[in-house]
Amino acid sequence: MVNIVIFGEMGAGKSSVINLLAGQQIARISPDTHRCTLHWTEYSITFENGTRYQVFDTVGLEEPRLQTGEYLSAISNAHSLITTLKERGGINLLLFCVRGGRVTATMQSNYRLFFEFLCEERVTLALVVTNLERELKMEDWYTRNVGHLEKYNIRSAGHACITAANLLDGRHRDKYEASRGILRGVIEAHCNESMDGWTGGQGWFASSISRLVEYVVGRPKKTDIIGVLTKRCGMTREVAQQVAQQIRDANLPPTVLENYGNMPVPSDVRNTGLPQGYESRPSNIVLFGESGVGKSSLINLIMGSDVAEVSSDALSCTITCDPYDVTISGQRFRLWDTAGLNEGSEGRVPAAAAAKRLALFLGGLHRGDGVHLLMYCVRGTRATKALRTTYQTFSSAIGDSKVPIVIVATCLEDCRPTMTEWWNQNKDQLARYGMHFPGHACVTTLPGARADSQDLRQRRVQSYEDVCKLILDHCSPQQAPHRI
Ligand SMILES: Nc1nc2c(ncn2[C@@H]2O[C@H](COP(=O)(O)OP(=O)(O)OP(=O)(O)O)[C@@H](O)[C@H]2O)c(=O)[nH]1
Ligand SMILES: [Mg+2]
Repeated sequence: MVNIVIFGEMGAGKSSVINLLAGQQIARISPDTHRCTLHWTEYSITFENGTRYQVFDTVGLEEPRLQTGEYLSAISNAHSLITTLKERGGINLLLFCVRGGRVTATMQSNYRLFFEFLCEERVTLALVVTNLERELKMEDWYTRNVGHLEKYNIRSAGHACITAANLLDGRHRDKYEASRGILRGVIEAHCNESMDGWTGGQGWFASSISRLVEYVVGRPKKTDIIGVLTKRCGMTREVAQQVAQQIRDANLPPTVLENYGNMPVPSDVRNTGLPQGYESRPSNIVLFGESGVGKSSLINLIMGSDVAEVSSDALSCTITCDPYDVTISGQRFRLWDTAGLNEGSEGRVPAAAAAKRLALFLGGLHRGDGVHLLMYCVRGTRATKALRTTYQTFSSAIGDSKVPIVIVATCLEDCRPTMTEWWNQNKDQLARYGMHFPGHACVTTLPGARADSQDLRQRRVQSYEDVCKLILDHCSPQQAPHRI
């Protein structure tokens, strides 16, 4: 029996990768009763060569740093996964699943937590890069980005560049079919039934959790930790006490900005404000969101041409706050494209720097014309806590000002039956996380080339109309700008 553990952040496509690997939508073996950090679901898949693989799908971290409660559940879940697998031969291969886009701070944390800390870098790891159907050759993404990944110290024994999106109208089906072979090839090359799996070895648990201390935000109560470690993880009281002491000694700042990462702010971004000499009176609309969610693509959709630079690579693309003037139904607006939040530490605008830069920029707008509307851009996947982190970073930057924040979900070209379904499915979850929006738009910004389907072209037109309506509904010319 070969055991494969798949990990990565939510939205990276882990479940789609499993279905692709199996060649069908496969049933879960253990029901996913409670969702928490590193909880897992088991699947059994047999390849043509007769080898049977047990695939364990884990739920990754949603935020770059763990809060106390999540930290404790990460420990107890990882402990039970690794001890469960110990009795069944150990872990043979790790598949680290990432979207072919920016390296985010969350992606970086998942890699460090699971591979470096929990598995002590002793298990073979293969990288699976998903969402590459729009590359001419899927492998090109890796060729362009391998240098960036190395800068992040993301090392892998092998990699598969694929698409796991089983697109409904048959676009890119050839790439989807090729992806199964690529993925199976990488798995076969790196593990087989005769190999011994990694079982953690002596002292693994105590040593790995002490290294995990780095991830805790704030200081949990000593009694909570000892209870969890002894009851749920089966540690002796003595070891649990030592670990609790280490956690208490760790001196970690809990502020929201630092919650974004500990990266120093590069000197060149400290003084970013409004561009000099920029005077006018259109209503200011600021787009913000994680790096790579499609803010610049949305600007291009609204402007009707490719004025803002976009990219699918690992490094963030927009690094300054750039204005784009547009007239919609006779009203003038100035759209501000901003650097994405939550980029990893080795990126162009690491998370903490981006958050600071945004706060400075908003301060500049406040002294200038004021802000009329904020547009939170998110990728249209399931609403997660990661959305809340970005939202909170931003809310804390605008303080208690009354600027309306509307939400725009992108990448919904395959959302069925209509793009608005994303809002229907996610609005309750967003509200539970404390995010309330007076307006929303569900869009795709894909260019809709001639070869694309009629449906995609219609969706693009719909997207343009919906986002313009959102702007007009929430940004009237009579309304005075808000002060931050
Ligand atoms: N499939 C799909 N891809 C999209 C969509 N919107 C953007 N993309 C792709 O996502 C990638 C990132 O888009 P950008 O517009 O550069 O993202 P950004 O938010 O401006 O990124 P930063 O400038 O780094 O903060 C590009 O490859 C886009 O083509 C969409 O609606 N659907
Ligand atoms: Mg951009």
